[in-house]
Amino acid sequence: MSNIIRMELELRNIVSRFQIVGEIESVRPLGEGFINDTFLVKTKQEQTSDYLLQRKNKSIFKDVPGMMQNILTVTSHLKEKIVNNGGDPEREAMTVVLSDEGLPYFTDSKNDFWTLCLFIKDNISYEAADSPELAYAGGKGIGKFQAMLADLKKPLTDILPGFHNIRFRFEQWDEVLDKNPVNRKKDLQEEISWIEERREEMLEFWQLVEEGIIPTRVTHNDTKINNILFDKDGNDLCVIDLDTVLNSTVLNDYGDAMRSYTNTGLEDDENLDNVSMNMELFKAYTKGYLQETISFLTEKELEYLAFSAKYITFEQVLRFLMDYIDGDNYYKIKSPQHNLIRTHAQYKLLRSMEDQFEQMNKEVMECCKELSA
Ligand code: GN1
Ligand code: MG
Repeated sequence: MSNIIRMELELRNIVSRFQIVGEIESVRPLGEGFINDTFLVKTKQEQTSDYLLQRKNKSIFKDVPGMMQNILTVTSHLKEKIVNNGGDPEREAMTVVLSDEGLPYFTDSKNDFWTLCLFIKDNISYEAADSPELAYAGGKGIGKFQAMLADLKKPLTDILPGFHNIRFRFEQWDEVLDKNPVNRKKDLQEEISWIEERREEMLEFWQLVEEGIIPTRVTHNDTKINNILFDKDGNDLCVIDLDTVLNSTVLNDYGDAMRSYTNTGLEDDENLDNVSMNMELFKAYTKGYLQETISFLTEKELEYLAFSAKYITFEQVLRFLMDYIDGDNYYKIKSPQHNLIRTHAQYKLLRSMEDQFEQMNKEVMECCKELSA
């Protein structure tokens, strides 16, 4: 039996441990996530849904039951809102499928955690925002997501302590640099200075979050464009990949989206000339986002909105470089230099944001004025 057939049989076995409707036709790898392994489960019958199967990365997610409980808390809150608004709760929010034992995951003999959710049909997903219209729809999508969750008071379990917390990231950074386990530090003096030069500025921002001057709410924490589905008309449909829903500042969601949507190149572009921040896309996303969120965001949040784009892009430069120095233990890589290539591309994006920062702030203020007129 070939390995591929054996693997598909194993996967079918796992799927059959969940409460699915219909018979399995095929289970095939899907997408290019850096963290989990994802498979599309097709069912034979026309009228039954297909499913998404995931093996969660257990070295990153140490508390998969906690994570899945967070996802259930968030999706049931969203579904209630969607139903009240006359929407379709199975298309506009993720639906977790329970295992035979009634749990939101299944654990196999290797102690791997598997999860299953409904596949949302007729959606379109993008790896890059190629038009202002799409950026605008993406902004509305995350804005609505945050708005619907603004009154969710039940605290979520902190399954990734310090996730977008730059103080924590600097602690990890200092440790990795100290250990220098694969002796890569010697060739990276310039890259390391990019991080050190911005240490104070980034910590100052995070202190506002620590002191509650910038509030903590329900946040997605991975708002790049491929984590939102659009419909055929280009409208936002559903926010997906809820692994990292946490209580944090909503600025991180906006900032991470800016990192992803406004980049004229790839996250790991080898040609740095391709990489820059596109102001038109920045404006369009900001407009969509603020239309949905201006009613509850505080003055302080608005003041730091543009800054959050720099903050998250900086964090990503740090995380890619740190993983490279650490010997590539966190992100999946496609070549030995991949994390360094990512570092350079994200740094180029950060520089472009820094160059345009004044204008970014102006656009946010303009947008606020228009919306409150
Ligand atoms: C990871 O696996 P993926 O692509 O959803 C990472 C994000 C990073 C992103 C970089 C849990 O997300 O924080 O921003 O890669 N997720 C985790 O593209 O670390
Ligand atoms: Mg993710």
